Amino acid sequence: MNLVIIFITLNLIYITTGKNLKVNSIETFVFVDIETTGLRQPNITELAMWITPRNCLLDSQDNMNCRMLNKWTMLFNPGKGIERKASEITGLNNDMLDKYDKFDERAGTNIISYLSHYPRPICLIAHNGKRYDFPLIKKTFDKIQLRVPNYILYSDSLQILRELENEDITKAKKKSFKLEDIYERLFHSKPLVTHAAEADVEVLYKIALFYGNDFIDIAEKFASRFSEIDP
Ligand code: DCM
Ligand code: MG
Ligand code: MG
Repeated sequence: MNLVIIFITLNLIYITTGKNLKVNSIETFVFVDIETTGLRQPNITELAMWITPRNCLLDSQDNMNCRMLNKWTMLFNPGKGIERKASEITGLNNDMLDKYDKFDERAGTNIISYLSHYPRPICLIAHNGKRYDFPLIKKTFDKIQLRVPNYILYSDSLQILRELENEDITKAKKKSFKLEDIYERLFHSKPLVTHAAEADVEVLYKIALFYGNDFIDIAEKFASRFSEIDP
């Protein structure tokens, strides 16, 4: 009886605080970016993922040549008009995607099945992912009634980098935490390509490599279960 009460209490604490899992052993990092139809009720047009084992992010490795980096990219027919601005920045238009399948049950199942190949837990990392990419991906999965397994976690690199750069929110002139601006601060040049899903993932991956262990630590501190995202 006592055990039951403790179990219920712990669950309640978890549900009411409902946040970070504080995992300390993410085995696989998946850097993710999506392109979409725009800012109003967007659908996904492109998804890219770079999958890397924890080891490849560690400081001591010859990281850019990590032999174990795997990559996935996929285009989708969004089933609705791509806004002009989105088309301009992503280089994608509806004509190009007309003959492609939508982000349907088969695509979703393929993605989860692909991820299930890698050592667990697996943590998805996207820039501003908490507000943009993850809820939209989750909404798309929900629409096709696809359940995301509990070993898939997520963490937002915007949050991670704010902590790594010790953002001083009291300062009048705020630093930009746009992906390309962080990249420029670290590498003293702008990325050549932006707003193509894989190009953005590459930028994010290089930023994560720059911070190595520290990136891993904070990613783990903020990690939560993907299945618990409420779109
Ligand atoms: N987006 C947009 N207008 C912007 C920036 C982004 O419509 N000024 C939409 C379209 C992009 C999507 O957000 O495909 C994801 O942005 P990002 O390329 O930064 O990942
Ligand atoms: Mg993005
Ligand atoms: Mg992008």
